[in-house]
Amino acid sequence: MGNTIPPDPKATAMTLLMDTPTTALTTPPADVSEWVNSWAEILTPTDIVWCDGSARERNELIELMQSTGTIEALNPDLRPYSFVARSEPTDVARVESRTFVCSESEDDAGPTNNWMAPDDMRAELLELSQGAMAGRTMYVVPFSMGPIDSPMARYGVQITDSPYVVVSLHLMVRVSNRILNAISGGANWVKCFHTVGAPLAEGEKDVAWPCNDTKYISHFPESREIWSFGSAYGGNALLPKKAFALRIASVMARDEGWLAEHMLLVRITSPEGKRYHMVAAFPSACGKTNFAMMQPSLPGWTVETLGDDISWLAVDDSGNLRAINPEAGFFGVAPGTSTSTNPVAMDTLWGNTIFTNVAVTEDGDVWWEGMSKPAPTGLTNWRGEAHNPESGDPAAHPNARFTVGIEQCPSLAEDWDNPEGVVIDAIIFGGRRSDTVPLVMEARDWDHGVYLGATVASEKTAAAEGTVGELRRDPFAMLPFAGYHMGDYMAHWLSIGETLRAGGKMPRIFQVNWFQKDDNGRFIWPGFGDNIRVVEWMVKRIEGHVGVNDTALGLTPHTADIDIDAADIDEDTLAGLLSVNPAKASADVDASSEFLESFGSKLPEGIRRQLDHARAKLQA
Ligand code: OXD
Ligand code: MN
Repeated sequence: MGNTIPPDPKATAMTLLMDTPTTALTTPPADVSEWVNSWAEILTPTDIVWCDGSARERNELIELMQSTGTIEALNPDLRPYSFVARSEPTDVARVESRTFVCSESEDDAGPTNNWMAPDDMRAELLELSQGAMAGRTMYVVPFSMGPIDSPMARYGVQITDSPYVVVSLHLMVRVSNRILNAISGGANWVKCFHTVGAPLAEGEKDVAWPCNDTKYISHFPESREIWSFGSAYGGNALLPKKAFALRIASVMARDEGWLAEHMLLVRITSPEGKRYHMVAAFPSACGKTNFAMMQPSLPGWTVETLGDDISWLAVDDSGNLRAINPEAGFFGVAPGTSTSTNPVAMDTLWGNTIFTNVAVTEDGDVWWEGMSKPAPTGLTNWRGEAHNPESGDPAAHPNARFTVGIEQCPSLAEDWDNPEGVVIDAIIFGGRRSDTVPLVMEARDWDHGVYLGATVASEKTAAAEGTVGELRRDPFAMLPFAGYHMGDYMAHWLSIGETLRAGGKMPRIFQVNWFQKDDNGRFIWPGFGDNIRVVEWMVKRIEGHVGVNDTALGLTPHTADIDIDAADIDEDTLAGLLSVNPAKASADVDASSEFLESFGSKLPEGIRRQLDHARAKLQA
């Protein structure tokens, strides 16, 4: 598959298609300056650079990083304006064991978060941070989550000593000194402090990927602050994404009556030209980016991308649930992405992309497991060494990533930047389950939908440290990202249902599972572009065209209502994928119950009622 967007022939260095316009900065807001200066006193950087988000700034940082070996240019004929970064082998994923929610009360963090008293955490990090930026530059990066000036947008400023982080933020979020002007005008902002924690002594040569063995990703929900120490990788360091747009934003959302969710956002258009907007929550590395860029296999259907990882949802004045994507780029999992699984992503990555921990081909292009078979010979692996196929080790790290601006995505909706967002028709929850959970179910009503979200479980992936494949409960796909007590989180979702019931359009809630396996461990459902077949069924439900079976787990389709014409699956197999096995369902309800009961008195009555209903149905 060729590149659909030709590179700009006039460009001489990395040129983004989206370049946030900047305005001349007069004086930075006093409170931001004060905050920057107080950190500078502790961190003792060599200098301080106020970033403006411009292409000039990005190109200078790219040159700097090439000179220090942090990034290497790929072959410009094959992958223009694109670079590869190789992290330290100890800094390759989000470190959930070192991620803390430091609310004033431990009870507010709840049993699913690590907690430390805010004063203790501050003391510990202040000590570690003394002189932590010595020999380095401190960058001050103002950014907006959501279209600048949108009522749903929220602002932040990240200080960091990592040029890799600054350039990644340029690609992923709206970096602009216009935000400082908005802050001067009184807008609230989230304080994001980040250091790689690797000071340089006088004359000491830097390493390609500075970081520290000691890591802390700490959140202070009450003061809307993030303090991140020791890592330069992904969600640990790119603070606007997981730390702000999910953990801190979920607390803002609780306090202000909206939702901050780990959800992709898409527009589906039917052959009749009718549009539907859907959000879908799946745990990390379970196919959100693939869904967001789906090329439907059913004729006449289109999917337009609005976001691939995070959605902010709020009930509007008419009582409808509206969503925006607060980000402006993708930080996607590379392995498994190919011209057959996700051709749109492959096109998006034609150039202007930072790749991290991928393999590099002999001719200077990128490669990762799943891109092609067999693997090309002469690969350089993610550690920068000659790849030995006999070793059994992957050439790319399983959590290798691409960082790219959203405007390069060929399936991007034209109005993706609309400050009003879009009205949501359906909410989808999903996990990676080899069995037990059917291909698709609909919730009986909002509260049952919240229960489906609350009981999502998924087999672990490489996106976080831990054992790949192990089943873990991951409510709303937010286990690592909810900034407060998960029981209160469920209650908040139930309360949004009450607001929605008072007027407007009630979105339908569904649960999907693309990942059931046969006895040989092979995926049964063809997935990817064929997932439109399941989406089509959802649309038929929304339109009231088809009926359902009322099972203990939820409302399942009649087999004949899912169009498998020209798909690589037969009707009996589909019937199997849609069926609920009573013994497995019963064991799953028990496991859900055990997990939910761990929230004790914080478990909302509305969720307990759903558990009772499921048990009663199983016994009937
Ligand atoms: C991500 C994640 O990076 O969920 O999006 O880990
Ligand atoms: Mn994610």
